[in-house]
Amino acid sequence: MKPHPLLFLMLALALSSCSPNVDSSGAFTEVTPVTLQQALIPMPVSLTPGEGNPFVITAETGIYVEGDSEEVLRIAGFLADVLRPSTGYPVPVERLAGEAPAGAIVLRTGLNDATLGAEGYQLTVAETGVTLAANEPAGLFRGIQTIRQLLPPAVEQPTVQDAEWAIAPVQITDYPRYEWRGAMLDVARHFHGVDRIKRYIDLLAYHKMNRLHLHLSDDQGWRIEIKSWPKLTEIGGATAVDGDPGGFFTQEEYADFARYAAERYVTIVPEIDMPGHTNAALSSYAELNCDGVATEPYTGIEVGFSSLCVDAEITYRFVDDVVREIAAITPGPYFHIGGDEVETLTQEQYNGFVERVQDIVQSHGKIAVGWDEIAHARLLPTTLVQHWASDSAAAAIRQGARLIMSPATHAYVDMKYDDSTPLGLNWAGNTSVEDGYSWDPIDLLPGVTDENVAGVEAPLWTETIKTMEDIEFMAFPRMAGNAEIGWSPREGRSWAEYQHRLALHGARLSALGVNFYRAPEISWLP
Ligand code: TNX
Repeated sequence: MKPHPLLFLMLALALSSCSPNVDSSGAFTEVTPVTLQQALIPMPVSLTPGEGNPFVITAETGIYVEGDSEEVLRIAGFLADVLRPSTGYPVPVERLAGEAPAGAIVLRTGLNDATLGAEGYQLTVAETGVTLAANEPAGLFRGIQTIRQLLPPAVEQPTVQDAEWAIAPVQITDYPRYEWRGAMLDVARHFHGVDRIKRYIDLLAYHKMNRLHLHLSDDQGWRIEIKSWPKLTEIGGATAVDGDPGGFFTQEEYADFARYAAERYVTIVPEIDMPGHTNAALSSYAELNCDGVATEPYTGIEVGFSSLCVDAEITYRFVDDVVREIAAITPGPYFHIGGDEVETLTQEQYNGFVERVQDIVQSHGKIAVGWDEIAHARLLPTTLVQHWASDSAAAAIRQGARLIMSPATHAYVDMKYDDSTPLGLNWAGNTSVEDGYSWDPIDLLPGVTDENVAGVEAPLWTETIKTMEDIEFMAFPRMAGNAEIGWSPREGRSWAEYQHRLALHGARLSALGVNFYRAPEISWLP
């Protein structure tokens, strides 16, 4: 019998790189030659190669859904939509009546396995078929990303490819380490519209990430329509850094991409940064200023100079209107109140503002999130604190608040990779792909354990970022590292091993058309 072509691919990869084995406890410690399967990002909790011939997608392959859930049918359709363009096969999606035919891909929910949680899944690949099972639909959606990565990278191409669509036999059990695996996009410094938001959501979902935090307002721009305060977008929405064009989302556009995100099990987290970073609002409405005079629009990149008038009652009517309107179009449970870098208020004024705004957020049914600095105020037990640079994490933990870890020195994808990077800033230092991967949420701050950590988030501030190509260049490949830190077990993660998986992952990013940074220290595979 002729050796299967997949063997050649596996051999080629074995010669080019190394990766660890996964032992029964799920730890991947022992270094052996990499296979295509072990190049998954994020690395699954446990992966056991099976025996026998691979499963091959052919013109006959269909996706079958057990049970009568519309949601699972839609998820099956998502997989079919990935497979059809590149394979050129019809890939029908059907409800399963009786036994699955040989060579089928079967999706099933209702596993009832507590370790898997809402997002975990079990995947079994054999020559005779593929079974993906989960407790919840969200787990199936995460598992589908694994199926995509088990196939040749060309599966992501938008046109028909000449490839053998084979997956070697394998058994995977997988679930996330943290519930919050996020990215933040600053649409205030430069505006990035609906198409870019959707593309970013697609790329996050591909890496099993589940939060997109949008920084919707700052000194240079206000980006979300507020019907009760229309000048916010009329005046505040017109500007951007460097005098570049402004822009804003209508509420209908926001609701549209929030729905798109939800279909991919990504939660939109809206941020209105306050009391500082508010010049766009202060220039739109004179009455938000303590002296009653509207400020000039601002297009520079300094921080810390602006603040809402925290001693004026109208400020709280304003905040209440803004939070109410945004909360009403936000399906997720969170509202981010910013709170960073205020240099013009006393601590007492700042704390009083944060405490009142936190209550307003709660009154509109949302959980408050804020940057580090809010930990100096009295926090509600549900409030989340996003760590970025200061040492207020201790104050947050003392109050029982959980942390979202976005250490600027590791997780900020707006930092330059090295001195030659044309885009980005470097106030937190250059952040190589290795720096972006080689950290762990519980190693950075004293006294922090997994109990204190909701998860990980990678912010992209856009002072220098103007296009989708720019976004992709700064976010990738570092975002893949953040995705793995948020999802994969801490045990056994190492740069020495990860860089080999990343080398292959580059071929997937290329097939997805991502303008990623080809870090010279990685031996990228074509
Ligand atoms: C600090 S991080 C900021 C942002 C800037 C960013 C640039 C944080 C909470 N505030 O206003 O855009 O640095 O890297």
